[in-house]
Amino acid sequence: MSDPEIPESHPRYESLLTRHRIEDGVEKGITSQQGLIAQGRGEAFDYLLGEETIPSADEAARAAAAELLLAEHPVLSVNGNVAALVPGEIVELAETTGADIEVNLFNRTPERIEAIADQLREHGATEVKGLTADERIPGLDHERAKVDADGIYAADVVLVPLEDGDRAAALAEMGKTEIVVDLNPLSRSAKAADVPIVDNVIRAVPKMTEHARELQDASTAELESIVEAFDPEAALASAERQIRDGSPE
Ligand code: PTJ
Repeated sequence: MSDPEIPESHPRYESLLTRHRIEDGVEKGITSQQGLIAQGRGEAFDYLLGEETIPSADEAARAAAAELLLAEHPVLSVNGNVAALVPGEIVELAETTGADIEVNLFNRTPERIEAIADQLREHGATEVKGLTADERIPGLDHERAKVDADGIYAADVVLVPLEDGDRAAALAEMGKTEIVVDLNPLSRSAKAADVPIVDNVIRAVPKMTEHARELQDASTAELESIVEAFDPEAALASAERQIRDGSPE
């Protein structure tokens, strides 16, 4: 990844770096042009959240780590924005939690699928699912329905960052536990999630890995109690208060 020379002291360093990565993703055929629009929407929410992980998002990342560690078959779904922003961080999270990685796209083309799989392999992924696409998520009539039978289709816990509401609802309908990363606490996908993480994917993915490492030796009972104590509605309400009032309380 060729990051430009942005001084770390710049007040909007992270935001500028993120923009550059998305731009680079579009140039490499990884990110769709719509991904630029999605990035702009995300940036607006991130600005209002203070461009930092608020306490309820950190709690959500911990609950997400517990869910991934408890899962029989966890899968991390990757789209064009995620592949451009956090390819290495996704591989690390997969390795830490024993999850599979699957490419799943809204604007699906064979060229983009290949480019994203290559990007993930370049960042250390040994296996990338989503290329076979031999199953369909029921009730969805767009390209995001296409999944691997031994991947998302068979998963019990799925991480879906920057999702559209349709698939989030369809996956919930299939009885899967869903972890959503979305900067908009009012989005349909955040509302459909068992664990909504209202944070930038750039911060949320490494946070989940950090928590998963800490919880690596925790007992099943301890992991279950973390999941049970997490309240998705309270987390969304806290993020909304932060955006509206500048304080999570
Ligand atoms: O790569 P593809 O073809 O699968 O397409 C992916 C996009 C993201 C283009 C597609 O899923 C899409 O159009 O998404 P939406 O409907 O624009 O939703 C994106 C959501 O993610 C919005 O609610 C944004 O606020 C949020 N978002 C954008 N950037 C980030 C983000 N959330 C977390 N971290 C970000 N960096």
